[in-house]
Amino acid sequence: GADEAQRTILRRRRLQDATVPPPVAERIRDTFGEPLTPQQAVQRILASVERDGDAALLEWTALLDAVQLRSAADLAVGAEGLQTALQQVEPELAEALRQAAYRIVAYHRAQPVHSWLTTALGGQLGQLVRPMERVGFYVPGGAAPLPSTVLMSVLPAVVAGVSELVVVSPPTRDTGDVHVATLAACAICAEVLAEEERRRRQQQQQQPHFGGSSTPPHTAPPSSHLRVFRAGGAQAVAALAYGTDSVPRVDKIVGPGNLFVTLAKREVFGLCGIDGVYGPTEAVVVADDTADAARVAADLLAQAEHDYLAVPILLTPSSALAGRVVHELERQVAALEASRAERARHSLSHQGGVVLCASLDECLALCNAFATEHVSLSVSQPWQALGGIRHAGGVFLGEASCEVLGDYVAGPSHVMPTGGSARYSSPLSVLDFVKVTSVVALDDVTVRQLAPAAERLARAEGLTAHARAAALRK
Ligand code: HSO
Ligand code: ZN
Repeated sequence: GADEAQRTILRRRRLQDATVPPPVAERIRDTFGEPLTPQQAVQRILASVERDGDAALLEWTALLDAVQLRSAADLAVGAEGLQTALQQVEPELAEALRQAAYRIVAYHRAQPVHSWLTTALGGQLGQLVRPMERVGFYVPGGAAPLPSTVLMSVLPAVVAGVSELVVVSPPTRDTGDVHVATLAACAICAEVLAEEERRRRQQQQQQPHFGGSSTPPHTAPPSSHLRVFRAGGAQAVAALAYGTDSVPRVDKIVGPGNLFVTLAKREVFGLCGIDGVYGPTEAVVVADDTADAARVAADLLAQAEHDYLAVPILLTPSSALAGRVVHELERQVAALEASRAERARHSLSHQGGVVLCASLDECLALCNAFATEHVSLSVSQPWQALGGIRHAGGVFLGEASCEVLGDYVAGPSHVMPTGGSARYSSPLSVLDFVKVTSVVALDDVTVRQLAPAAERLARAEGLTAHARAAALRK
């Protein structure tokens, strides 16, 4: 019922309170010889990489990923490695990645992000928007490789004008290398990066003032490049944050990861930026009795198969639909590949499920209280329902525009706020890869008008040198 759903929402734990699954606790004890919390384990890994650089990175990779890289020279995947991967994957996969890349780039280019100046306050005041220079991207490896996450994290940064992109992803035990599809996606990002750079240089020659404003253009941007490293887990986050001989230190680390990666990002925040602290993925489907139960169930299962901790929830005011969906879930989960079915069953019965609400309004109210990552509106009037959504990472309107299309090809990044953080944060976008510099260029009349107030405020703060500097402008 809706009450129970409300309680689930309140139960949602903060990361540091998360109960550690027994196998993880055991693994930590084996690795460190004592029962540390995940946070303590992460702190040890970070400290060792800060101290010993590449050597520590190689050691942790051997210990935690069970991959023995021969030397620090093996940490980097060369440009040829990326090209080879692109040739190795099925042509249809390469084509699908290209199609996705094209749409992700086009979508992010449509976002207006520009510097501005106003003359309304005397002289010129404004904001200079500049891309970050060097950004690190964490791409999960593990059981399921996520080439789509490469595109969804890297391409918004490429569009923003980031010139140095550093991708890290754990090598897998079977090949000793980063998953080939992940590398192929990196190869495509490198192509897009080269293309963007060409475009930008061309534009600069044509129009010295970008954005149609009088803001100065970028001074010649450094030539851009994308590098990939065979490293994962907290150790890879450490390498990006502190820098090692092989891995360059970055300005910001973005991308989703497991508990250890997430804790590591949180630890290094401040030293560098991070995009967010992501927890398990979540999807709420709001459906009325016009919805197709088979599709609703399919969408819930697509969410549920991600993770034992994934959150797939149906909110509906229709008991008839609820019944049909429960039936469909049972039928469809049986058809899934075994390991996927196991995760799906677990997440549906522990974090997710079907919730019968009194009305569509109650569905939307619960949805807002949850501030969920994905919201699907499988209702007869989705645009009207959209008006009731106040917090969500992404909203998918109508039964056809399902989340899975958003996961791969629609255009917006699938890296979205989880754990209720949609109340204050947004999906990964161009805005995550730029920063603002305030510009102050007052004219003489305004300066003389303002100096006395500045002087007065300085005296009130007891800052006499400030007061003198202001008085000299009177
Ligand atoms: N639904 C995931 C993204 C994803 N799905 C990647 C498939 N691959 C979190 O938004
Ligand atoms: Zn997904």
